[in-house]
Amino acid sequence: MVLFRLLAILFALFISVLHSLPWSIDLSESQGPGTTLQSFSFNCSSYMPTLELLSVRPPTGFFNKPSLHSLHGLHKGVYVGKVTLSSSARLDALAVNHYELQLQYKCGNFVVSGPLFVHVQRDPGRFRCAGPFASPAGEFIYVPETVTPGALLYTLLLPGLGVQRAQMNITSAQDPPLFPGPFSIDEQGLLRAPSQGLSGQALKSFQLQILVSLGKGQSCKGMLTVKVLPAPSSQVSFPQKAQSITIPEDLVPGSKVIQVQARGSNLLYEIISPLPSPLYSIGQADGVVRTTAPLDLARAQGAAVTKLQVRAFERLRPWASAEFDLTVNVRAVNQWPPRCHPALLVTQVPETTPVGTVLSKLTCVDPDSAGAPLDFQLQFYNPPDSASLRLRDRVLEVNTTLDCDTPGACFQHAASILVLDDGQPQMTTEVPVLVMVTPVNEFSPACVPRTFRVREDAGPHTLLGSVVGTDADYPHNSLEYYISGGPSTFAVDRLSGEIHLLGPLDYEQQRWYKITILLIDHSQDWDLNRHRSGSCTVTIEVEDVNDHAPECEPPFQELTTYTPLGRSMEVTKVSCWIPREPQRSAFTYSIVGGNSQSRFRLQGTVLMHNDTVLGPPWPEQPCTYELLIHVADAGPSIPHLSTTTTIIVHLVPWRAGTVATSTHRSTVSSTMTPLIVTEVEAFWKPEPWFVVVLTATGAVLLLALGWLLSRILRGFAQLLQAPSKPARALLLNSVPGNEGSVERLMEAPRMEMSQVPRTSMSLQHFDGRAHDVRTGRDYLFSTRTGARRWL
Ligand SMILES: *[C@@H]1O[C@H](CO)[C@@H](O)[C@H](O)[C@H]1NC(C)=O
Ligand SMILES: *[C@@H]1O[C@H](CO)[C@@H](O)[C@H](O)[C@H]1NC(C)=O
Ligand SMILES: *[C@@H]1O[C@H](CO)[C@@H](O)[C@H](O)[C@H]1NC(C)=O
Ligand SMILES: CC(=O)N[C@H]1CO[C@H](CO)[C@@H](O)[C@@H]1O
Repeated sequence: MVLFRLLAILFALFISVLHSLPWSIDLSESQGPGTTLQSFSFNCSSYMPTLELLSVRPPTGFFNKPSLHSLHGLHKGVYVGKVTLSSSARLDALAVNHYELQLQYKCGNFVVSGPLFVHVQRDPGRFRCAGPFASPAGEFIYVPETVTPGALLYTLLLPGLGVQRAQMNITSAQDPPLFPGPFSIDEQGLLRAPSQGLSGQALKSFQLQILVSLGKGQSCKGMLTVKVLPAPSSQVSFPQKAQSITIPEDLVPGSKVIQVQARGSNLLYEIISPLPSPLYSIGQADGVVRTTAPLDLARAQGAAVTKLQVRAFERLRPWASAEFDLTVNVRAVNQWPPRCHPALLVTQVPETTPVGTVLSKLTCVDPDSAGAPLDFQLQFYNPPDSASLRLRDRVLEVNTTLDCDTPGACFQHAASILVLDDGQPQMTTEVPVLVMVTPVNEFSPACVPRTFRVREDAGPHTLLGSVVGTDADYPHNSLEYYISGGPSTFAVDRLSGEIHLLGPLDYEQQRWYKITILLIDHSQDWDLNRHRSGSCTVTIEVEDVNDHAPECEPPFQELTTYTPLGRSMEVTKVSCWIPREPQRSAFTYSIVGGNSQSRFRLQGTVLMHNDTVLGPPWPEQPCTYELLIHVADAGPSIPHLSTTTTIIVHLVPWRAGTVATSTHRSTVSSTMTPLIVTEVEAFWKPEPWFVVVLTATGAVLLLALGWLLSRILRGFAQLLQAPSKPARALLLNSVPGNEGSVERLMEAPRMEMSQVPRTSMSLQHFDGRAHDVRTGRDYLFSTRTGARRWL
């Protein structure tokens, strides 16, 4: 009964509900399949009523068709309808939390329709696998094969899990070779690709069974299927997004910088920033980036860093493109050697230039960087290792004396200044330096006084000696010699300084000369007209030479001497002198002929008879010796004039018992001039027959001469009526010979020369014949007047 009443109350409620359409109900998402959403009761007595679900929005199969059944008994004609959740119902407030169900009730002609709003309420304490993951087919994930290894592929979110952590495990097998490596999922539901990556796995599917378990025994399962997609071939991409490159600044325009290459087919390239691009261009087809202008950093400061944006796109589908950032850094390059002014240093300075004189100043700049420091080095080529020049702060100076008075070609200093910059690579400039040093005639020549001796009989061109001049200027022997003053007996060789004799000398007139030698230098100065001179005195001493042959007094001696056996005794004395030079007394005497068996010897001027010699027995009869005494002057040097005097000795042996020896001297009286035969020192030795013939011819000639003279004199006498004594012919004879040879002496008849007129220059004035070794000529001379007549 109670139940029945309760139902009646419900019916009344239901009917009222039915009439107050639309209906709205709240439903927890945790309600499972079969849950009744709503019940309806209807009165329909005479018809079979229907209840239909016309539509569900959003469409879903979560709701069953409404059911309708009649109550029996007391309440005939009363029907109850129900709306329940279907077996597939998985309510999820996060997915759909509101459904609108359109219901229609029919009872005969009576039709009622209206919506039923279902509000799904969240259930915070509920956890379950939901969505496609939990569906039998599972969730599908599409991944390109180019995905980076270990990349996050998918996040598994489960409703109701909230902040709680669940254990998520992949329970299906992931062993190779089917899998490249295991996928992984963590407790936050993050599914990651295998660490080996997925390249090469295109078009493969990997099924992953995933078990989600929470404490309190709650767990659910689902499936994820990873499908690997091939890399899209038509897609344009660069292997890297950006690149930086450094190039040297000395690239000529048009040089290749880099080649960019994008992935894709049938691609073109362009620079999209900066636009326009002043320094770089890109090959449209090949992607080669080239320079279009000089990258001179010194002039174009902005060229140091350039950010280029390069785009690659498909020729036929320009919208398929990729971009690439290229940063080009330009590195400064040392391109230019320093530039110097002047580029060549050539100068000429005199050798007397003082130390410290500035020769030149060098100005150099580095075109690569104007203010960069430069290094300067001085190098010598000729002479090497010279210290004569120095470089101080770009200034070339004289360092040591440039003196050129020592031998050696120091008139040119060849060097170079090396200018180095500090760039990389280091560039250098060589500035040639040529310093020509001109000679200066600084010093006067000089010579030392000298004294030369010369024989007074020296001939012309005799060399007396040399004057040697010296000059401190180089070349040291560049001198000329002159004799100062007017014409002189002497001459000096202009070049050699040799002094020669020009004229005759006479000791008796001038015993010495003083001449001044003048020295003039030349070729020692840049200015050839600049000379210096010096002088010195040369003394020439004339040596006395005997000019006359000695004469002996008496010139001829004949004497008879009695000599005891075995004793030496003085026979006579020879006394000779030179009448013009009586002071000259040194003579040499020697017996040169007639001394057979060496019976005589000379003790100075004394002729001794030598009887002590062991020789052939002493002759019983008196015998006569004709001794030839050679007398030569002993001049200051060699004897050169001589004479020969004759002494005839009649030797009468004196028997033992004779008390005294006596000598009967028969000398030629001074009033009577004897014939003097002077020996001539010549080396002519004629044959004996020639002598005989010559003698005979001479005699015949003399006779003829005598006859002729007598005829002439007689003619004169007859003419003048004054007869005079006939003159005797003078017999001259020359007996040449050498030491040891037997000389023939011809005794001339004595004559009275006083009778001969002195004015006449006839032959009888000359009473001797001599030979002058200086001239090589023979001459006749007169012992009384000293006159000579050359033959
Ligand atoms: C699931 O993985 C966790 C580690 O994440 C592990 O400790 C646990 O034992 C695993 N459970 C099963 C059932 O494999
Ligand atoms: C300059 O001369 C001095 C000697 O006088 C020498 O020691 C020095 O090295 C020279 N300098 C140069 C740069 O040659
Ligand atoms: C003369 O005699 C001396 C000895 O009294 C002897 O020495 C000398 O040689 C002799 N002279 C000559 C020329 O023979
Ligand atoms: C709701 C409804 O109309 N109820 C009616 C059903 O029919 C009986 C009698 O036949 C009425 O008494 C109810 O009021």
